[in-house]
Amino acid sequence: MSAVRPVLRHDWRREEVLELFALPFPELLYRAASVHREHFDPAQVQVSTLLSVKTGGCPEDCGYCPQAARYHTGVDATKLMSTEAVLEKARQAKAAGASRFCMGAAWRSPKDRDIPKVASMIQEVKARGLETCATLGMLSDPQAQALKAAGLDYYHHTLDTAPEFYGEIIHTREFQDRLDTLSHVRDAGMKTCCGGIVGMGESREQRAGLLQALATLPAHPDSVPINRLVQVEGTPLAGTAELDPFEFVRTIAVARILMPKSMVRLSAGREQMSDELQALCFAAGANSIFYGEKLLTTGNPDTERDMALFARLGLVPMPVQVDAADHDHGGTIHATITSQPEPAIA
Ligand code: SAM
Ligand code: DTB
Ligand code: SF4
Repeated sequence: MSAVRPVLRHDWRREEVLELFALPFPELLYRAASVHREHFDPAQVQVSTLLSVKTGGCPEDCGYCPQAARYHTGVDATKLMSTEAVLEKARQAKAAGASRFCMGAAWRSPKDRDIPKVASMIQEVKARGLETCATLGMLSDPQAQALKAAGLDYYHHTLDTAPEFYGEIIHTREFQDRLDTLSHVRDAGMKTCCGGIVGMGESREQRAGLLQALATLPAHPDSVPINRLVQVEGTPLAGTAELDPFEFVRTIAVARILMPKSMVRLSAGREQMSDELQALCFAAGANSIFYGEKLLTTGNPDTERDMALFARLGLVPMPVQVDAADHDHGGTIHATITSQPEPAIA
């Protein structure tokens, strides 16, 4: 333990999280912005690009998701993309300024025969100087180890929502299943990208429950994507009452305070947000976005809009952090900047 570098807390209580949510808005933002500056340059925003490498046809019933086979959302199921096609998208993402490339598949969990194909994508993308991330559903221990061996930097797996609200949203798996996969990912030595979705009709108490669950994991996730539900016609959650935008900003600010060294990603839902709302999120400690005109199947702000917003706010893309490994793994931060993204945003 060091006086200048307090140990991260993993014992946040629900009441404490709720007390943060209830602070006067300017006070909450002040505290979050102060924590943000202890560990990051607030002008830098990490930029990831997403690609759906296998779309639709998913057997799960996540109430928010346009890719569940059982909902009629107009998303056509596709096969796993070829490595060549993925590499072309990765090249474009890098040229546009992304530092991390996240490959998503609409699977409950990958089949063992899928792993070598995904492993080859990971190897090739990494060889082109991008950080790699994948989100493929639940993983067994050996699958997590195989992905790590292929060079996967991050595994993305959200907690979705608070444990006590989970059964309202998803019936084909349990909250514990998510924890188990995250445990396999950590054991394999990969970094975790793990957040959740808000605006699904949950209460503030349940939003606090999601953040509490994230902040009391054995290691804080390295990246914490906070998604605002993108309502897709045909999914059970279409038509849910919109979350108050200030409550969304509060959620970002509380995430920043609870997990000071994590990248807090302003994730899905940006296309529907004003520039002013996004600016408030950055002021509240968000320091990562998905960049590129598409998320997985839904829209994202086009790159020109993001470039203009970054320029107006004086934000710059965060350089690739090839060795920023252990922010919550008992060591010190030693981010080694070895390459700058090609100029795009700024
Ligand atoms: N099938 C894998 C899984 O669920 O873990 C990986 C792909 S899944 C589409 C990736 C993430 O997208 C989900 O965990 C969820 O957080 C997010 N997501 C899906 N639909 C969304 C929506 N309509 N609004 C916001 N986030 C959404
Ligand atoms: C995350 O937390 N959100 C992203 C990414 N990680 C995989 C996905 C958002 C998907 C939004 C709905 C869609 O585009 O299909
Ligand atoms: Fe399938 Fe993932 Fe969508 Fe759930 S979120 S339906 S697991 S693709």
